[in-house]
Amino acid sequence: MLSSKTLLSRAMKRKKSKKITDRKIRSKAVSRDRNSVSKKSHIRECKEDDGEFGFGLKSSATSSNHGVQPLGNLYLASGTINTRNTGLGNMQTLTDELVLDVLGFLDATHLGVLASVSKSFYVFANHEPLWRNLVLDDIKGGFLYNRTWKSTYLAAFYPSFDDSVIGISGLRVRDFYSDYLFQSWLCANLEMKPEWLERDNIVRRKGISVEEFVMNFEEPNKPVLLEGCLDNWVARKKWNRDYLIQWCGDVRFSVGPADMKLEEFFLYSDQAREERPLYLFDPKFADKVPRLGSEYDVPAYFREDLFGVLGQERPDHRWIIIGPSGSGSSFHIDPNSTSAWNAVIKGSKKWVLFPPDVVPPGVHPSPDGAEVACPVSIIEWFMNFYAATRTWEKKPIECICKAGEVIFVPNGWWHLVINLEESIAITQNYVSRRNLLNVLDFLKRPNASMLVSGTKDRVNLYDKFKNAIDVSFPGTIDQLAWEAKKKAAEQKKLSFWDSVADSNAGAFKFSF
Ligand SMILES: O=C(O)CCC(=O)C(=O)O
Repeated sequence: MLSSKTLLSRAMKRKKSKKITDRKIRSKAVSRDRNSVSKKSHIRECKEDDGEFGFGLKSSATSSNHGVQPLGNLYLASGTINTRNTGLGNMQTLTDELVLDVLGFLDATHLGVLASVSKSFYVFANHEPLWRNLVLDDIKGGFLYNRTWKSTYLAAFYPSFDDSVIGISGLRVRDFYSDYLFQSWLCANLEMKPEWLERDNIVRRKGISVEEFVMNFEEPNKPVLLEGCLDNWVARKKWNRDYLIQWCGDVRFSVGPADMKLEEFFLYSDQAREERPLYLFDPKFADKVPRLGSEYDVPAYFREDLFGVLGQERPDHRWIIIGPSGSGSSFHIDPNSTSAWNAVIKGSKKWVLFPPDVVPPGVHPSPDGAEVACPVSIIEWFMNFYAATRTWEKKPIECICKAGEVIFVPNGWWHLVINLEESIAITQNYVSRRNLLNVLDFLKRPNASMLVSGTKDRVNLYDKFKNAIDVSFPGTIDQLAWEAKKKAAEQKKLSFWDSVADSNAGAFKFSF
């Protein structure tokens, strides 16, 4: 039995702190083991038990994570033993998360030894994220993913060790109950529910002029999905796995903490069934492979990019993004108060966006905005928080952005993105006259050293940027400030007018 309470508990406990402004930098993530032997029976268990939730598992659903069951099942089980506790000794009082944190200090040898101490330690010490961290820490780039993180580690350091005797599944432990471990597995294997993908309320436009874009979307700071503006991109016609591998060869791209060749990354993508799959997110791709930079053009709507005045000193502003189905970006606001565009070249992405004045459910930014706590994974957010938005007055803007489409992400908007299939995209962050003042305000904040990102010289970026704008576009800042003041005054006047006039009937209310 799964209770919504037990599912919720992990999300509430496992709030992760991340720098909002460092979103472009992917952090280490977690994964799950698989157990093909027990796969069928466990899926059946879940399907029967989860009817009320309607969760569907991926057809490629993998392990039962050594037989781990949600804690709720313990209360229906005939016996009362939880193998999790009996095998942990004095450590049983620790939460699962803490046990894993402690085990995270061990090296591979000690983790292997600990796995033989008891069934409980066997389950914990085989927790895939521990092995993933060992691989990423010890091997960095250059690993060849091999079915699981543990076997990847073993293959790299003990090539003569044949772990196929153990099998990919490992042992199945009876009577082991843990919400934390179970939900990790569930999130790695869960199919996106159709109702998570249904809402499509973004404004779509095709062939609008730059003036229309500025007036209707950039100026009012509203998202829009633009169709047909990648039609001439070479990237749209040519980019696929083979083409990229051919031209990128041995070049290594940033994949979280690792640097990987595309071939290695795709080898991983094909096998990975993780709650937070690795995501290739590289800001230097065009320096590394100039051909990639030359095979797309900035759409006309986004060509004014005032950070350009900083030349080489501008913060990171463009990324190639490649990830398997289920990879993506959890809720964040884009760095330095910039706006962005994101063009899907292959695949498709589900977007959920909240305006700057609405903090998404389950997301808890720190008062200074430097940190944000949110659920462990994107899928966990959908499981535990998405439904809440149905009854919200200010519903999020949502869409699926398909290959050939571009989304405009206005500055300050919270957004979450999940790839619905393997996707290749280009994104750029930019500053136009519409958000120049916002960006300057942001760079000038007292905690700029914590907030500013994408550059080494966080503290001086404000002075450098302002001075460079003054030189290249003299008078622009004053002009924009004057216009903003005038607009604010007009809006104030407007609201006074609204307060005295009945706008529906077009008549005075005589309330003054
Ligand atoms: O994963 C994605 O494609 C979205 C990236 C994103 O949100 C960003 O670059 O700010």
